[in-house]
Amino acid sequence: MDDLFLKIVDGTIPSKKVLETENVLAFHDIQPAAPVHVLIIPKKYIPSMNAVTEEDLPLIAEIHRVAIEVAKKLGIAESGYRLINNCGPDSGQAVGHLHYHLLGGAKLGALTS
Ligand code: DGP
Repeated sequence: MDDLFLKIVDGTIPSKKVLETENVLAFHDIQPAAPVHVLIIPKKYIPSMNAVTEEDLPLIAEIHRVAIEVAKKLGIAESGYRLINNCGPDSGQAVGHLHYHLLGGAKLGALTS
């Protein structure tokens, strides 16, 4: 399986890590769309949100906990931020490993498209 983000998890591809837990990794996006743009991923392979099962729900909760910690660590918890998941072709999902974009550090535009 050629999973880009598993290579980031195992260190084959370097990344700028922000936070790591047993099951979750947060690192800076290589193509930032905002002053703060962090990707939060499960360390295990899940291809997209469509593949999330009941069993994964504690992991999804952990991802949200990490998002809060990342926002605090990078100083945007109070100013505000956005957590986005792209799922499937119409959303623009380019990497086939579940991930959430945490965006902030500036006034973000409306979600119009
Ligand atoms: P999406 O379109 O939701 O699949 O977003 C994938 C994101 O992954 C995109 O914002 C760019 C980012 N990305 C792609 N390759 C790499 C990489 O090698 N390193 C890092 N840090 N980010 C990457």
